[in-house]
Amino acid sequence: MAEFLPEPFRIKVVEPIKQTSREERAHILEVAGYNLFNVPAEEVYIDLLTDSGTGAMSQEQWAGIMLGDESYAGCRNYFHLAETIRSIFGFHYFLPTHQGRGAENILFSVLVKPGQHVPNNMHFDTTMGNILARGGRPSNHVIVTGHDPTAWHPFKGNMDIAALETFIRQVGAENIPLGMITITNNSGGGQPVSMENIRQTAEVYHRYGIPFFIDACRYAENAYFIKQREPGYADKSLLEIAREMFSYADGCTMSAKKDGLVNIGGFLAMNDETLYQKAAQELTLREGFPTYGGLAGRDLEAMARGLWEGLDEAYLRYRIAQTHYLADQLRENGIPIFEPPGGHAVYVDARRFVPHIPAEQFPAQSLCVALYLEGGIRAAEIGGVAFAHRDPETGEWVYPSLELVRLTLPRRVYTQSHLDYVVRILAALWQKRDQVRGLQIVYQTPYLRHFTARFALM
Ligand code: P71
Repeated sequence: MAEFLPEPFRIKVVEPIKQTSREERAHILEVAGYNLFNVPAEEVYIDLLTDSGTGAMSQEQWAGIMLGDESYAGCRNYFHLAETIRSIFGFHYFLPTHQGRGAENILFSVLVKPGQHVPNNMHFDTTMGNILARGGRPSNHVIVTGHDPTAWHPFKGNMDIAALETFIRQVGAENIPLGMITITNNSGGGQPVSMENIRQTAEVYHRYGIPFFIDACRYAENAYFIKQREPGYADKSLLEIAREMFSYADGCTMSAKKDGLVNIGGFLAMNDETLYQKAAQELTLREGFPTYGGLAGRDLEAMARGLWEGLDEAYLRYRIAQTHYLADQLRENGIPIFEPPGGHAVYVDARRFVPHIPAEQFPAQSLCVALYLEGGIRAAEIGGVAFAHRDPETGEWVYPSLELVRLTLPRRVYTQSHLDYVVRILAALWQKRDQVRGLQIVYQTPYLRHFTARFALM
């Protein structure tokens, strides 16, 4: 049993949430085309769709909002953010963006040409989508263990270094405009990457002259896992660990909606001046002037303050303990989860939960629908709906190795009894799992189809 760690905060502002009846939810699902992105948030009791932008800001962040300087150029909040990013991430240059995918779009638009490859441990949906949309080819090289929901490994998000090098030789380094690593690995159970693996990944990319960018959304949770699990880091501060991680890279994309503890915001950072100039040009065209990048001054201030809070050890200890509490309770009820639990989420293994539903009928999506119907809980599908793609050569559908239902924990939002409710509903569903029905797609788009697809029950 995990150590008991109560919240290092108390609640000052309350947001009511409402419970609906099963009949209401059945109707809501039908209208939504069995896609939970189409369900109004007010019809959701516990919303575990994402930890992105859904956290509760602190009193310091809200106070900072009042210090927003809304000047078009050179607002003071930009300088506060610049100082924060320099201090934690260490890169020479940065550009604020409205969120992570804004940074990805700018970076890939400058670097990726059609037919080129971008390797990663595992791309998340928006990086995969943004690369594909530029005619590029995203590829995944996580260690084999990272595909196995039952195997225990302290750093299951690690890059398979040998496989990465083989891949680079196969396609040719000249066809790889940049290489990435995602910390933590959101598409593969929210698993961390070790410091040693980040260093080795950097070494391989750099040996072939490939710029190395970190997808840094959950870098603070990753740093916490390094402190807990990697020999030699127990006595280092999280700030020191973060600085070391980024010291191996040439830049990063960041969605500050995760470990930056804001409701909106992100940035692109890099060391290369020429790349910065090109990216700044693109940013000015698409997002905004480089000292605000599509955000308000107050948003920049909330981000500067949130980045520091996201790295606070007491907060991270509570955060990871909460995720592990949920995992422990689910495990005790016999529910198959991706082991070990990640930082921001517990991922239920849909393949083992609903083995009667084949990949083409989307086991994880089917389970998400059943979970909402059963208890008004909204979870995220991390499986065939979000990640199946057509092979560019054969045109065949390629399904991902994992079919997961992500119970994503917003930061500082839900209490332990909310989580107990989630466990009770999942346990009830587990008892009647053979009644869960598969789905077929009736409408979809070429990229990021999970946001807009519509389904029918089989
Ligand atoms: C998450 C999200 C956001 C999301 C995605 C799909 C459905 C619902 C919500 C966003 C990420 C991410 C990683 C590793 C880049 C982005 C894009 N994640 N890299 O997990 O996890 O950031 O949303 O700020 O544009 O729910 P952005």
